[in-house]
Amino acid sequence: MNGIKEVSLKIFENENIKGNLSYFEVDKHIHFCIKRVYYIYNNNKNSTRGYHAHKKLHQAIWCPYGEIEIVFDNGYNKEKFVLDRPDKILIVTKGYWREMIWKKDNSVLCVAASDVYDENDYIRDYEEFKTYIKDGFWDYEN
Ligand code: T46
Repeated sequence: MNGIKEVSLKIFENENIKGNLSYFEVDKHIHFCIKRVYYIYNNNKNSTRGYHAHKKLHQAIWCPYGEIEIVFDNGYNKEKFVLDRPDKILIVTKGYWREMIWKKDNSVLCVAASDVYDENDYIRDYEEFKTYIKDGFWDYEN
């Protein structure tokens, strides 16, 4: 899908200081400024969330712990992504319906978003989503 990019971040390993470090940066990895960060936690395996699309919001989505599957839908096709490494991020533009499925207990889903929270930016009805697509609301190129 044109508007969804999976990026493997660089991993900085250090034998003296235990553990790894990864980062992503505006302009280098993502094309929008971050105005909000949120995260979803305390989920059991097989729990699901989402079922909406965003009219304008752009997001970077990653899972620092555990495993979460995200199915994106552009109204014609669906594509599944698995977030199972802290160094993997998805960069997602506006206009994709999504379902998130927790594959392991207590997996954490983090989102860095291009704007503050606005319920008017959500399309939470699938038929309405299809109408937006039919009316050419998104070109899926931007
Ligand atoms: C998304 C996926 C990946 C706020 O008040 N402020 C916020 O910044 C957010 C994100 C949510 N909320 C409220 C709105 C709802 O009453 O928190 C409640 C749960 O939100 P929602 O049902 O939209 O949660 P998810 O997990 O279905 O979706 C969330 C994000 O809302 C959405 O932007 O792309 O995570």
